[in-house]
Amino acid sequence: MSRPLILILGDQLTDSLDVLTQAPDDAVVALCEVKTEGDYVPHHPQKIALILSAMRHFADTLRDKGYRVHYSRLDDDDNRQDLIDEAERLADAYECDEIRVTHPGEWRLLERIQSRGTRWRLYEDTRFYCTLSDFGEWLEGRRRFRMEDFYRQMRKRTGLLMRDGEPAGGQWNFDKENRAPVSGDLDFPASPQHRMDDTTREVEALVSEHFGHHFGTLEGFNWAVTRRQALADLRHFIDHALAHFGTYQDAISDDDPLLFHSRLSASMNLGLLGAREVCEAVEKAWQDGKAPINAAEGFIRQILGWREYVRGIYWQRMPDYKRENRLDARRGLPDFYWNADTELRCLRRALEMTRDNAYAHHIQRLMVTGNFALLCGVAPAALCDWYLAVYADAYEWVELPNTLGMTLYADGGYLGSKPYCASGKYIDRMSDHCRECRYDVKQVTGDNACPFNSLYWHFLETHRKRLENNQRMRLIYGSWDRMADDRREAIIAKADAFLETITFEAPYGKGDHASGYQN
Ligand code: FAD
Ligand code: DLZ
Ligand code: SF4
Repeated sequence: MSRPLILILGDQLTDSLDVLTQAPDDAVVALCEVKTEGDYVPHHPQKIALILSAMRHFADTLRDKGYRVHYSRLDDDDNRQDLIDEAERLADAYECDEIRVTHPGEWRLLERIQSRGTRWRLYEDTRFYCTLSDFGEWLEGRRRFRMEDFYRQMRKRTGLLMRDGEPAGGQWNFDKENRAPVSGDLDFPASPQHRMDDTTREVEALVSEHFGHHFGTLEGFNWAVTRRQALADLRHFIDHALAHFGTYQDAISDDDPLLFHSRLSASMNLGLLGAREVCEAVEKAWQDGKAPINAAEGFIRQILGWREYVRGIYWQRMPDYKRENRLDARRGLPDFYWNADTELRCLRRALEMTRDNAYAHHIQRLMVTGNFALLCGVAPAALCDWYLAVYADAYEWVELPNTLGMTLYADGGYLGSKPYCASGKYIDRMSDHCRECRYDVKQVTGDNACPFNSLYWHFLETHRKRLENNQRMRLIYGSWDRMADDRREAIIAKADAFLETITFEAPYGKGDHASGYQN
């Protein structure tokens, strides 16, 4: 049999994968930069630069380890500019009968690979704690399934933060201690500055040329592009941020994008860091007394719980999941999501930070940009394409359940038991944005009323039929019903008038969208 071609995708940059550890000596390992992966949605220039620079560095690492590597550059004349076509071209050129690849992170690629027939052989992605078949078994036959149940089972299975079969600290969950807002006297640690080398500089020039028109700046690029840099980020997080991670996990700051968050998702999703080593380092920090249990548990829950859970849901439910739109939301994206030109301070800052850093932390994604889109009735396809494009850590297996399920409640409660809708009161409690804002967060209908307030009630009224019987929504519908009729009418009119002032992109109707939606 001829030698195999091993295709390593841009987010599979680790030599621990079976496809590499089981490679025969004469295998050709291919990494391919292609135009179509850069613009099937308009990825943030920092995201593309991060991936291409990390791919180039990883190719060097593999060469140093003795692998025979073919690297297709974006500006090579014979590059087919499509991952699957380029891999097949290389397989022909190197006379390889078989193309081996690790299970990709997006359905659209898996579908294409499977459509190419027996020449392609898929390997399991072993970077996760839970295999897809184990997740399927866990899900099977359950009428009620929640992340919390999955997470507890994973704690028991891995032994992470467990003591004699019981959760460390005597509780599974420290969420109640993890809701402090920002306060004036807090100092947030500065991120480590990574040295910009020639490889990254070269890639930046390439990205400017081909993708410079996409939303987002390249200036200030400071992502880890090698394993060594990613390990430095992990060490920095453990030493300087972890201890406060839990307490301020939900806080939002007007001037600091990161607070005590780790910014490790991009490295983990790329393969530069393993989920296991990250969780084990955090557990060890707790054991060594460097971090309290609410911080260590709060952090491990995100990775061992949420990250694994959303991946399981994605692969169980695709491709139908992507077509879900249970709230029948039809609007396009507000146009200011592409330029941050809005007077709503919280939105403006989240969008500016996204533009400048290809990063926003979880609560900004969920409760600011996500909440606003939910309240306005933005179609899942429009919002999902945006999230997939603008964040350095975005791949569909993790982005889609978070956006369509958790944020837009478009799966009807499959991922979350109620919508994460909120008025300005929540943003005011958790952030210091409102005092910088031209709107008044205390007003609902006055001239300067915070738009989140009327939109919130408008959303609840619009979806009353679907939501009012949800046990967790009863109280809030009770408050709405106790308001006088003319008050309720004024609130709905205020929301409608505000919606008239927003320019939404063309509504999503029937037909395919860039990343393969049919809505
Ligand atoms: P930290 O706050 O330091 O958290 C630690 C780690 O936990 C993260 O690095 C991440 O790996 C994991 N994590 C935390 N929350 C989640 C979650 N809800 N789902 C999965 N993993 C989680 N995360 C992505 O990695 N890629 C995405 O494309 C993505 N899209 C999102 C879209 C929306 C609308 C929302 C609400 C969340 C999304 N998330 C996504 C989850 C989360 O916001 C990011 O993982 C997190 O903000 C990354 O920053 P961090 O590394 O500083 O995280
Ligand atoms: C996101 C991305 C980009 C921008 N460019 C490339 C590329 O040139 N070559 C490549 O192999 N991968 C790239 N990727 C990552 C892929 O899109 C990713 O592997 C799939 O989306 C599956 O998660
Ligand atoms: Fe956002 Fe409203 Fe606060 Fe302004 S007042 S920052 S719009 S929540």
